[in-house]
Amino acid sequence: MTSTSTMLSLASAPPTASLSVHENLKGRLKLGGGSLSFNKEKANPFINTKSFSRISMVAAVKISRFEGVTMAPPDPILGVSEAFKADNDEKKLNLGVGAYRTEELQPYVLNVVKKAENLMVERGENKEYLPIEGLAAFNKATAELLFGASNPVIKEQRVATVQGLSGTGSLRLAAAMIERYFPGAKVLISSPTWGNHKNIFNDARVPWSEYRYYDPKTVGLDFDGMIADIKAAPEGSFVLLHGCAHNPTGIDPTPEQWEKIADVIQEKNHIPFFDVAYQGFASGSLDADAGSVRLFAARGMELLVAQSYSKNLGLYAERIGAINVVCTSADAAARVKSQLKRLARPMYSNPPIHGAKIVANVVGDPTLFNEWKAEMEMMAGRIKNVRQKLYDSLTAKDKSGKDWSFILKQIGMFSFTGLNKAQSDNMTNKWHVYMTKDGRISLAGLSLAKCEYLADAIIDSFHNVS
Ligand code: PLA
Repeated sequence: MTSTSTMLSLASAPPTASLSVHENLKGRLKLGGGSLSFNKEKANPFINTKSFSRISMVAAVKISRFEGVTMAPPDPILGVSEAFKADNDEKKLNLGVGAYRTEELQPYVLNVVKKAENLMVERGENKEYLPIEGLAAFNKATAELLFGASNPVIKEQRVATVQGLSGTGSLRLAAAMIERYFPGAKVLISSPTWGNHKNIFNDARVPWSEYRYYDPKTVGLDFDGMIADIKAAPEGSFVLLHGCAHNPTGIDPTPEQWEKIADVIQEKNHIPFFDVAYQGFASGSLDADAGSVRLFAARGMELLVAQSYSKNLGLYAERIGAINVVCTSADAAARVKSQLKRLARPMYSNPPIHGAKIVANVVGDPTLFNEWKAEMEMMAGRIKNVRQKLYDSLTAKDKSGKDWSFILKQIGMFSFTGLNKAQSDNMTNKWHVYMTKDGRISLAGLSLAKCEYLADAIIDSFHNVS
């Protein structure tokens, strides 16, 4: 009997606790890992005794209806933060989750966010429900930020934009749409990719397979492998692409390579599906980081784009983002939007207002918008400085002659160090450096002051652990 079927049999028992135990005692009762066998007449001590009801009550309290539920493993990324919190060593560093920290390693609330929030208080804004598709001013602002306000896809009203629960929720909504309207269609994802992509498509019951992306030999892009795998996929597949700052590798295609990727996607009638979680955060420029998406849109292709404001506006916990579906006609976009709303309604009804108002206020106000761009450049600049200092420290300290320059070629908030699982474990267990087990470190969680310490930890782990 599997855990699931045990759970189902327990769940289908009558609601009275004592009765449910009694009923289950007729057969085999599975308790966590093992199972117990009862013979109703002979072996069962609970039955045919005078104190039956009292004992069965006691047993009922002890045996949970959730006995068949096993302990889930910690999340490979967010679980790192939990482990970090539990460590009391003062040298500890959290380079796990991609969350921006100041040079003092403190969380950062952008000044423009504070100003936008003050505006909201001054205006005495209410907390009424938003429509299912979200705040109209946000949806307009977010699509314009992504494609550029004068882009034909906007002018011709060919984009269905729905506010989502940040990047993750927007990806999940798109996955639900794929499952409903493209049954059996496959999503191609890069190898490696952000770990949650696989969870999202698994949970939405959308089949996926991987295309080659990272080449450990060159510590760069396996461009030929990527093209070959996209070509080999069944016609009409969805191809998930990281718009900029590929997570976890920090390796992006060049503009010429993006053109070739678009060629093969068009050739195969695939549908590009962009995940844009770092617009403005990779290069410091909102426009440059949207270049890949705009290149595909300019070809007249239909595409999906999930957006997130967690990193570029530091709105991690506000859960604000969007799903955009570019269609060939305004009519198709209107129909797609109506179906996205239909999918959202039973899942979470309508999205939260606070982050949407912040984004709408910042993007919609020229002064705040310019201040935001300056703050984003500052954040992206700090990450670049830390990247350079880490490289300098590694090069100065490591006498083995190893070439660490790949670190400088990567962009965005992460560095893919090439450390394997055992080496990453050593980073945590010996050096109190918390990171994901795929060797990824978040440079946004690093300060200039800690670069030398980190370099020592990496050199030790790299050379002394196999
Ligand atoms: N897409 C990619 C490629 C991401 O890296 C992340 C966040 C998201 C989407 C979703 O972010 P959102 O839901 O907050 O908008 N990745 C983080 C955090 C920064 C995480 O794992 O949730 C990371 O550490 O990889």
